[in-house]
Amino acid sequence: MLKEEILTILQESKGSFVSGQILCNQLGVTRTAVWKNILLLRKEGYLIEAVTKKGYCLTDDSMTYNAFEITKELRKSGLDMEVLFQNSVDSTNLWAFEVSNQYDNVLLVADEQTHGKGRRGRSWSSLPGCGIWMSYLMKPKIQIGNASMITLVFALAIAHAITKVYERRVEIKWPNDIVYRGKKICGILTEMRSDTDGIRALVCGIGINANTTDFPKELESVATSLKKSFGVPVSRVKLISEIMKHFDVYFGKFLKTEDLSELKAEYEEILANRDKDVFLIGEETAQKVFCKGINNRGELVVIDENRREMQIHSGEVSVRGIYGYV
Ligand code: BT5
Repeated sequence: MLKEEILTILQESKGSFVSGQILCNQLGVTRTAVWKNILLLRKEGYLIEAVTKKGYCLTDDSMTYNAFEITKELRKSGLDMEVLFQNSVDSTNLWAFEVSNQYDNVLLVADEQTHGKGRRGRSWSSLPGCGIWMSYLMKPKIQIGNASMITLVFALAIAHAITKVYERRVEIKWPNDIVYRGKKICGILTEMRSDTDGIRALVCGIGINANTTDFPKELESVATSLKKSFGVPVSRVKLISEIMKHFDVYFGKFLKTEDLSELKAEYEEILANRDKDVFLIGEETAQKVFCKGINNRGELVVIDENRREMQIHSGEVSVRGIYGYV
């Protein structure tokens, strides 16, 4: 296909320009055909610069991964949001709490995390140059007890943003994973500081394996990236903007009722655990139950062996089964 041929030539001279004329001569096609295919490649997330008299240049995602570019892309989506960026940080969640006295709303992005955090003291692999490691700090005026639902709101926003950009269906493993064919692409860690006056700071930390090609050995069987899954490199800037755009809409719906009544159906549609047996993992127990879906509070609704319905609140248990390691 012409598109792939153009890509191969640009990849071979990555970082430098290839003239349009050379592409036409080499491939025996018109300038219009080249341009049309460049547009298709851009749509797939390739960053291709076009400069008159110089031609086309495939740039590295890392060259455009910074606060300026992210802010610019967010503005294109109508979001006027403050963005902070660092090449390397311990954890964007820790960083977010450090600056929580200075900001009410801010998106903190890092190219690398040296101590990325998962839930319950677990760690999150966050190598440089390949992932989206970011935290969104906010101070929503909602009941403290409703804050955990925001994790599910973000999960829905991320899943739909991925589907919008790649035209591929991904699923949610309740409550905080985005998975593709049973492997984890993204995890979310929501943390909160509160006092008697309410929420002081809420931090949603999002980790997405975007262009990761090699995972640490222990993660190989459970993790995948967007690039590995779909074969196309990811413009992290574009995907961040798409995620925040979706979140803005879904969060607005959440705020109307402070629950998931307007989002439940959409969430359940891509809930990987739905209508399946899952395992509820306690400290020392693993109980097999049947998953019906979620309720308006984002709790997992399951049926146990005695046909009793139970509502599982996030944080109480881990739901496994889907990665096949139980
Ligand atoms: C999560 O925890 O999935 C939440 C991950 C949140 C990471 C973001 S990155 C930005 C922000 N700043 C932070 O410091 N954290 C947040 P949990 O459900 O506990 O999953 C953790 C488990 O996932 C680990 O024990 C590993 O088995 C696996 N894991 C670790 N790194 C991974 C990766 N890059 N991709 C897929 N799986 C991973």
